[in-house]
Amino acid sequence: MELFYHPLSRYSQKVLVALYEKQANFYPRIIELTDPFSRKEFCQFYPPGKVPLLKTKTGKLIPESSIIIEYVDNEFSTGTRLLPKEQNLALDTRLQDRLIDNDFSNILFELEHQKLESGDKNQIRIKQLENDINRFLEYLDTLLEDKHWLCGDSLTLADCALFPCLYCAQNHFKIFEYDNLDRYWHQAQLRGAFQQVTEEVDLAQIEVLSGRRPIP
Ligand SMILES: N[C@@H](CCC(=O)N[C@@H](CS)C(=O)NCC(=O)O)C(=O)O
Repeated sequence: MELFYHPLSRYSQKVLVALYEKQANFYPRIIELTDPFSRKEFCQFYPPGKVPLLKTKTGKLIPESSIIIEYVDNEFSTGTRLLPKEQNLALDTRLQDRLIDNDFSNILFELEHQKLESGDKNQIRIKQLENDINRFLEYLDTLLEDKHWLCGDSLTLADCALFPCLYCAQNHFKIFEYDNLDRYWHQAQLRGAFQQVTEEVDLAQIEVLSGRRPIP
């Protein structure tokens, strides 16, 4: 199995957390999306050109972080079960995963993009996006009132989606003001699989700052 990814891409980080939780072996293939040669080569192999992308042992290509995680969860009986067997729990897990991707990760992406541009119009949009994220943090805080992880006692796909978003949001949003979410975030940072991912993210960030690696 091969994983095509970039360490600074949140959707790649989500899959990496899942693979480490599953103790699944894979060949890491880093794609430098801003390097035209690396990008062209990747697009020839996979025209949509998006990461993460999984190549299975049989050569099948699987895009989309949530689908990759579901595939790996079915394929490997080792490690953490990421999609609960019980149907209602599985449905809730998929729902929280969708909400995190759409209402948190994608909003964070637009916020980062808007902040890179300047102008008054952007300031209004930036405020709107910040309000949206604060509302979502409040939603998560309420959800975590009576839950250890997002969907109950066990870590799931939804937590794999949330960790990278919180990692990115922690310096711009006051996570510590949300009691349940703050407890959850401390707990997440002690999780071995996530620690492995953040080590790689921090290294990649240092390489970007020192000019050795382009930003995706
Ligand atoms: N819905 C997809 C999103 C994948 C995605 O947007 N990947 C970004 C990096 S985080 C990417 O490859 N961007 C390059 C591009 O769009 O050209 C998933 O869950 O995997």
